Parts: sequence; structure tokens; C-alpha cells
Amino acid sequence: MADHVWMQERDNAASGYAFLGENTYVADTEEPDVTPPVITLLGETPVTHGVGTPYVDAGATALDDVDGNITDNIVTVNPVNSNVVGSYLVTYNVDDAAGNSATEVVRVVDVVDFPPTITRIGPGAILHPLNTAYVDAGATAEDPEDGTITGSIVTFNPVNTAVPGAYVITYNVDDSFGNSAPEVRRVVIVVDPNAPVEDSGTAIITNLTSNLISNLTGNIV
Ligand SMILES: [Ca+2]
Ligand SMILES: [Ca+2]
Repeated sequence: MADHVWMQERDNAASGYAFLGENTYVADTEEPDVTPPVITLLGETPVTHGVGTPYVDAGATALDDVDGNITDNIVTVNPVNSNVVGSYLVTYNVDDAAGNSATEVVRVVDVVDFPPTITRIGPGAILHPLNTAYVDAGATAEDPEDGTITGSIVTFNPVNTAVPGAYVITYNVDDSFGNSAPEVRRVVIVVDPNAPVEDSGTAIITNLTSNLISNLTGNIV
């Protein structure tokens, strides 16, 4: 901080004082730094993060009125365990060279398990002729953390191709954390194409489909 060196001489004739010699001292002309630095969070808070995937914190920057950019001096405490569901606080602190502390900045990181989703292959409602083999097209399942879990889908398929009627196939899946996907369904209507219209076919479609679809919530296209 030494930026001025003063040389002081006293003139005997003018002041009446004896010459005292050189008096050298350092003058610090700057005001003391009493202003704390400011931390700016990068990224968002709160953050929702999928469990089981690596968490990379977006960090923060720090600027001080005297010291300038002191981002490298930030002390970050990051307790996030991305393998354990929970809410975590990441804290950022920094001091300037004069010892002024910035206001602590905090990020909330919520480690959560996102549920999987099921995608039905093919239409949500199918007309199928009586006494012919029915092969269901199935569904696929994806989980944000586990990836493809189609092989874990549990399918309930009550279709009886020997008996005219409307059957609801359901697809369910859980991810490795036990989180369930919303159930997906398909309606298969087994009809007798040779039956009189008033006995089968249209009658079944009219009666059963309307009842079923009105009773089911979603997932039927
Ligand atoms: Ca400062
Ligand atoms: Ca999941």
C-alpha cells in the first residue's frame, strides 16, 4: 500500500526551528477496505436432481470492490450425495483480503427419484376378431435414472379371444428405486364378425366400449 514517500525538511531561517534532518514515512492514501465482496450464484436454486446420476454443481463467482475477481477464493461446502434422495444445501463463502466476509450464498439441491414412463406400442383401442390369436404389441418403458426398463414391465393381459367382449390390458413398471410409472392401458374388443349385427359386433362395441371408456381415466386414444 506504500505509494508515497514524503521527504520533509524544516528550514531554520523561515520557521525558527533547527533543521531536523530527513523525516521519511509512508503515507497510505487509500481508505481502508470495509466493503465485503459479493457472491453471485451460477445456475438455479433450488435444483432438482435425479438420484443415482452424478451431480455437478454450477458454482458461483465472487467480486470484491478492491480485490476484484476472487472467485478462486470461494469456499464451497457441497454435501450433496447424489445416490441418496434428500434435500441438500450447498454453501458458498468468501473473504476479501481485508477480511470482510461476503454474505453466504446457499443453493438448495433436491435429489429425487423421477418416475419411469411407459409408452404403449400401437393404438389404445383395438377391434379383434373372435377366435383368432391375439398378439399384443406391448409397451416400452424409460426411466430418467435407470434408462430403458422395458424388460421390467408387468403386463396384465386378460384377453380371451374365444369370448366376445372388451378387455383391458394394463402395463405397469417400477424403477430400481421402487418408483412406479403411471399405469398405461389398452382396450381390446373381441368381436364376432359373423354374428348378426344386433347380436354382436356393433352391439358389443356400442355397449362395452362406451361403458369402459367412460370408466377409465386417460391412456386410451
Ligand atoms: Ca472489499
Ligand atoms: Ca427413476
